[in-house]
Amino acid sequence: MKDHLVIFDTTLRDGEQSPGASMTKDEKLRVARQLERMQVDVIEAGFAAASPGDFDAIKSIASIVRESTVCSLARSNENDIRRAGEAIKPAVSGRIHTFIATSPIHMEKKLRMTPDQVVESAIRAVNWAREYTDDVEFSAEDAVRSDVDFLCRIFEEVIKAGARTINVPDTVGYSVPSVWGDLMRTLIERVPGAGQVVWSTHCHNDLGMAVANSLSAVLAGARQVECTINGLGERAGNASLEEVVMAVRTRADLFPVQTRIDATQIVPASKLVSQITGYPVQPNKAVVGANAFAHESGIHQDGVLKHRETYEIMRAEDVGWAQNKLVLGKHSGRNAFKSRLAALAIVLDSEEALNAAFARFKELADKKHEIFDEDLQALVSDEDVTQEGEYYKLVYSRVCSETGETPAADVTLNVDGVEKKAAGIGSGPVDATFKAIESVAASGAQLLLYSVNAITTGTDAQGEVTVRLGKDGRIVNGNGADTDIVIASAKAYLNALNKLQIPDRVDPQGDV
Ligand SMILES: [Mn+2]
Repeated sequence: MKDHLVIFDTTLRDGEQSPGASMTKDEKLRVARQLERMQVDVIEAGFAAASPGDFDAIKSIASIVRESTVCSLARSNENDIRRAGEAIKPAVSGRIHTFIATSPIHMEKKLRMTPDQVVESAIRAVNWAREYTDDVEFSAEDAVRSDVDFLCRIFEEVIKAGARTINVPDTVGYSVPSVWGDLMRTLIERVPGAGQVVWSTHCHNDLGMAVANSLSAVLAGARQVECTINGLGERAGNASLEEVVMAVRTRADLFPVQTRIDATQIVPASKLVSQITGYPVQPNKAVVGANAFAHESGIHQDGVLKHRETYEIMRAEDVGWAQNKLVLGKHSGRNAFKSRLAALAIVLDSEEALNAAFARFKELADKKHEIFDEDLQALVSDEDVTQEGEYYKLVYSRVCSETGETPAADVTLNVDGVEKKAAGIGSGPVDATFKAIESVAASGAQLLLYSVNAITTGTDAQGEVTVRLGKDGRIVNGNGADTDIVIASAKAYLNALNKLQIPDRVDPQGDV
């Protein structure tokens, strides 16, 4: 009998800390439902003390998720822990994840505390957390650059105080697999009470070794891996959930553990997170990239046709590929539409929302005959956006694109209830449209990223556009989808401008 490997997903917390990846409450709920459906063990839903919005999102997730533990991050101060405790209260199974930095550089320069004070603070934090739940996780931030003797000391104390999971993070992505495995083995051997807790690891990908380091820790005895969908996260990101899960499963001959993940939900989860955050997945990304199962060379193609396992170590359908099949068309009725949404774990909270989404579906089906799951996700994303009561709305847009002529655009915007017309010229139709919009909005924001991806195959596919804007040190991503990529671009630009209108959350100033 293999040990259970706990999959702790932090897409909604660490993943959300990627520039511009912040999600609305509704978006977080959609991701949380998908994570639950994929059967992740623990969903880290956010950082309750970071903002009232984070608190609300965690509380809502705790209220609807039944099959996964719902967790909030908290620094080791009393306010953070009480906020986390309140936020997870509705959960069937709730966890508080508290952390404090243990490396000399962090203790001296950031916390300005002595090692003794840090140990005291950690013990107090675990005690407060235990007032709310028995399921308390403790992380030693920047463990990778901490002294091993000090780690042993603080872990022994928090285990005595009642922490059940001990997380060893490589906060800065500095380790390599052999060293990281050795550290985990040493800690488990040396810390008194090590056998009573689950050992966990949380690795960043700054040197491209987050997954390798995590797996090395598993071989050394870790039984929880903290990871994110598509490896989203601070800087170069976290260990990818899909890679960790499939490595353990594909190399069952090497790993003495198994997860309870339903791998067929991996690709849908990847697409959902990519769509919501506006972070495209690179085509050659392991497991979830568009080319992950594509065989280009003739020899490979020939081999796979004769016997799949000549060049494939996993089956595409096992991770949820090959679901790109026709699901709905223009003659599909409201019930078919509704049941397909249910199959995708999309819950619309009112009849009006369902009616509005169905109306959009009919519009889309007129333009595009085959409607795929990805189209439905994009449609619901669009619907979420419009429900938020936008400051800027697109009323009308027209572009002229002609060889030998300067591209020109006319737009009509609804700006907080008032219609405004504008025109612009540019180096292409999208540039001209953005200039027309900017002539009304005058946001002064800097365009940091513009990308278009086809949601499905075929030239009638919807284009999914991400626009990243930066202003006064803030970064937001706007998304838009349409069969017309100029309109999709205008929607994405306006979505980003609308996000800039919403006051920013407080920087949580912490991470593990
Ligand atoms: Mn992290």
